[in-house]
Amino acid sequence: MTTKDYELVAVQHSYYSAKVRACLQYKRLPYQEIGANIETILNRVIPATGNQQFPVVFCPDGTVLKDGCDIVEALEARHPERPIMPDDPQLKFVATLIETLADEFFVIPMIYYRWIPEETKQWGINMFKTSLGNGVENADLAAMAEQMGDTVSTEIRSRLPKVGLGKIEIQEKAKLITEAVCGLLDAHLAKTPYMLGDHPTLADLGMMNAMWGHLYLDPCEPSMFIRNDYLHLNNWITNMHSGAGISDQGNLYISDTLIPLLRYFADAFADMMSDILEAADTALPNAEAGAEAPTGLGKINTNLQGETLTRPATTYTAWRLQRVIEAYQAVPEAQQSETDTLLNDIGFQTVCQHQINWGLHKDNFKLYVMDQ
Ligand SMILES: N[C@@H](CCC(=O)N[C@@H](CS)C(=O)NCC(=O)O)C(=O)O
Repeated sequence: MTTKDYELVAVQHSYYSAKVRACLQYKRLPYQEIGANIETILNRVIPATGNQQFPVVFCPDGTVLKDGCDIVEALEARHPERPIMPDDPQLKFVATLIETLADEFFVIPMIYYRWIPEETKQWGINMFKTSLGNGVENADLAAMAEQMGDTVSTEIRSRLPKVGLGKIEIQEKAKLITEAVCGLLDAHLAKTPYMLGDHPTLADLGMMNAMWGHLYLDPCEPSMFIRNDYLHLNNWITNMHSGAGISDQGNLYISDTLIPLLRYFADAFADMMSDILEAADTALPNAEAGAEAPTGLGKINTNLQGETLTRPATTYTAWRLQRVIEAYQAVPEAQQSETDTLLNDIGFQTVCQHQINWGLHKDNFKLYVMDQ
């Protein structure tokens, strides 16, 4: 390896790895992907970041980056060429909204497809054993990886109620939402090359993340209907996976075909987003300013397309929504009424115009409560 390479700790099958990989690819940055096996997690990821979560990027200058949205932001700041952030503040806001929807909300159906149908669940256990053990040299750790496939999958399945998937009606919604989103994405990509126009942006990285690791690669129903029926979507997914070859030329814009997709996302997730913001409004003003933020905000009663569910709200998701609100607030006055007309049309106005009475900031991979 040359010392100039970035190192990406990731797994092809992981939900959050695809955004960072697609960013490195599109920006044509030299990188090596290091599988997140048990050795790498114990010997490199945990010592550098404090826990086992990945993707993690080790930069050539020794800086460690963690959390997909922060990694992409840092790579954009270090390498502004072939930008993924639109200059236009309205498009920047829409890109941040789409990234957040994909990371924090559209993830619910993905979890369904891997962990609820019996066939994919067994496949998921084998996949975990393989990726945790792949390339592990220490014999004890290799044996541990073999045992951990079951442990990890049991642990992940125990988290299903945390996103409402304990309820059969929500599982059905997960399927409906996935089918509808794939259809709407395909119709959009038939007319417009990328999410926001002629070349990829953060919005494509975010949607690609949602499409790749579970939906496209898992042996699940959508991986087949995308290949068989949604050929524009299929093309875009495979292009985004090898983004070094994509042109960065052309214009960025919101095309008519994006509107039905955004409306659908609002119909599915806007209530849940507002409920999480309200949970933060209640919990965070009581938290000590300057202190590390609590990880949970308590349980919310919410709904997914009218189907009720109770789930915990996390401070992390509230922070992601704070970023969306900040991007909305950064739209200059001259574009405000156009942006509000768009928000009214698609249905995200309540979320984006929510007045937050708290603030969170990240430092050294942790969230802290800001002084108000
Ligand atoms: N917000 C993080 C989430 C990262 C994440 O949840 N990664 C998964 C793999 S795709 C993981 O490390 N899971 C193990 C765990 O949470 O213990 C990001 O966007 O990077």
